[in-house]
Amino acid sequence: MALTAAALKAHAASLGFDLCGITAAVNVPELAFLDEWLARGYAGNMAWIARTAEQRKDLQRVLPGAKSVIVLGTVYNTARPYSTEVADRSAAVISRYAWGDDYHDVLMARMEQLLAWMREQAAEPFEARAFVDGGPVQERIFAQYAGLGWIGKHACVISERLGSWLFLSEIVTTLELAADVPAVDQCGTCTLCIEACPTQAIVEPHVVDSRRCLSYLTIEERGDIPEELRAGLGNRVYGCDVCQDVCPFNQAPAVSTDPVWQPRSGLDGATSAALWRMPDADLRGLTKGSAMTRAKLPMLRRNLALALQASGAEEDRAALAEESPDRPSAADALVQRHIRIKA
Ligand code: B12
Ligand code: SF4
Ligand code: SF4
Repeated sequence: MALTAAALKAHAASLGFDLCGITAAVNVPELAFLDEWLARGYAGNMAWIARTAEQRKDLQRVLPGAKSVIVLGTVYNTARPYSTEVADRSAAVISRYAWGDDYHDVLMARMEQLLAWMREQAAEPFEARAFVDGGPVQERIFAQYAGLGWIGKHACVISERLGSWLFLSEIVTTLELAADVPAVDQCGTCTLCIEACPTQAIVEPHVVDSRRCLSYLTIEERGDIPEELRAGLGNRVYGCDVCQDVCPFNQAPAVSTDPVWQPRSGLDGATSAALWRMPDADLRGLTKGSAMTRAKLPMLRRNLALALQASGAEEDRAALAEESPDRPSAADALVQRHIRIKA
């Protein structure tokens, strides 16, 4: 029996993938931009991107004989206010993608199910590799070619129908499958995301300088958060959603009812002070199994320390001054360097 693109898409939908598109495994011209992005220093300390650059620019190095890329999109948006609507400066603003279970684990398990089904269906044996986020594949450009959506000026993929609160993942395979039509850019003359970015990290349309991006600074930066960018950081303690919050295509976005993406109760509406006061063991327990484990505890406390100071509330400043033997990570030099308690 031949495996058809239509049957594949129907099965992907039954496994919880909201979008599924296919593109030929060719090295599209946009991939060349990666070298320039790296040369400009925009990767900051994410040395792993440069280390895998040759693979990222050539799918044949990822999977010899690759013919197709099956790109999957999964809505993680839940019915909660946007970060730009949260007026309470004592609130701990955490990016919506990090509220539920770790997407790497959830989506990889689902792709493995899809692959097992594909092997049952295909007439011929084939090779395939599945990736979510961490693999040496430039996911957004293949999503655009596979028709899932276009790369907005904020650099995220936007589906006209669903919005941009999407995780991307993909299966690179030696199977030859019918390709979809690439998505068309619909940003037009809009520049809302560029104007709204609190740290001017979108240096030109489609291009983000990670070193200025609050997502990078709160999650990937292991050292100090530069003083000049702290005002823009405000009370964001993990990631940043501002450029997507303001996008016109996210004003009536799809909402997921999938239990795995629903916010964990301890993170839902949490204040920075409540998170800061948690013993290390509890904070570790709260974030276990979520994407938030990417930031080590001292990094999370560094972010919380800045958020507590940015809130301007006296009680938040007081929380920072409290000492507790249950929070050894608060004594980390990184955290201490970010605490400036004014009398
Ligand atoms: C490194 C990385 C980051 C870095 C750098 C982000 C960036 N904009 O480059 C940091 C830490 C800042 C980051 C932040 C976020 N990330 Co991130 N990130 C990645 C990762 C691992 C690699 C991206 C990368 O290589 N960047 C370098 C640039 C040069 O490559 P690129 O993004 O592929 O861009 C291509 C196109 O833009 C192309 N291009 C196409 N058309 C045009 C037109 C012009 C004019 C130009 C110049 C270029 C160009 O050039 C590039 C060639 O490959 C991907 C996963 C993956 N494996 O791809 C996730 C990924 C992009 N991130 C994701 C998410 C969710 C986020 C955040 C929203 C998380 C958050 N809430 O805090 C923010 C969004 C910030 C933003 N506005 O981009 C999702 C995006 C989903 C989507 N809908 O698009 C991904 C796909 C992970 C996933 N599997 O779901 N991220
Ligand atoms: S995620 Fe935040 S800091 Fe990064 S580009 Fe978007 S608005 Fe700017
Ligand atoms: S805010 Fe405007 S420019 Fe930015 S991605 Fe959305 S539509 Fe495009």
